[in-house]
Amino acid sequence: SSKKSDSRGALIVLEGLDRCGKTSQCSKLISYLEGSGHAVESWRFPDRNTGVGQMISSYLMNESHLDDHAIHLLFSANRWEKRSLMESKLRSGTTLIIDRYAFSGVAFSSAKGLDVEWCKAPEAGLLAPDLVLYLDISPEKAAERGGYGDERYEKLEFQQRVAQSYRTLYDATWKIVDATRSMEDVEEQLKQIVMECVLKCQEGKPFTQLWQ
Ligand code: FDM
Repeated sequence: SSKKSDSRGALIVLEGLDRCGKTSQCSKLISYLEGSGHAVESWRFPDRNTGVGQMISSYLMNESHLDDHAIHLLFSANRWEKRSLMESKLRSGTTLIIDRYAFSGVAFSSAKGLDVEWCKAPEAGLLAPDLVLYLDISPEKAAERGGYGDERYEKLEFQQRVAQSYRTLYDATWKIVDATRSMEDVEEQLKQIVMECVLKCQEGKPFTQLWQ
């Protein structure tokens, strides 16, 4: 049927502050979806494996210095270089669970004082996620969880500004999940929301694009 040919994978994004538990929850979702017979891949941004990704990685490790605008555009370019692969994966029926996306791009750069609209502009035209899951935790509580690493943004004062920026990006389509609950509780909640989205995309939900 025509319905079947529009069937596709879901683009699902997890966002949140450092140490909110995103990365662990991404891998739990992957096992869950694989276990229920769905084609699924785990992605993350920045993707440090590309040429652009290596520049980003050395910046994050404080091995290089870049103007705030320049690094913002590199993060965005890193998504653009994956855009066509992303679309073909989704069209072929593979669901993508992505650890950070354009929302991190805007939240982190605008936390440095860059204009929000300027930050959004290079992201316009990327595929819009079918679902954004925000793992909500205060920067103070996140900091208590075993401390931050040594990377550039892993400092409480900066994370507080990022939390503020994320708040200005929320819209009604985001699912805000209380990330201070137990790992198991969070996992259960995410599974339900994610499965609903995967099934909707399987029925042939049209693609939309970010910020246009
Ligand atoms: N980050 C991530 C950005 O500043 N902009 C972006 O577009 C993205 C995707 O990079 F501090 C920041 C967020 C985080 C850092 O992320 C590296 P991981 O999740 O720790 O690899």
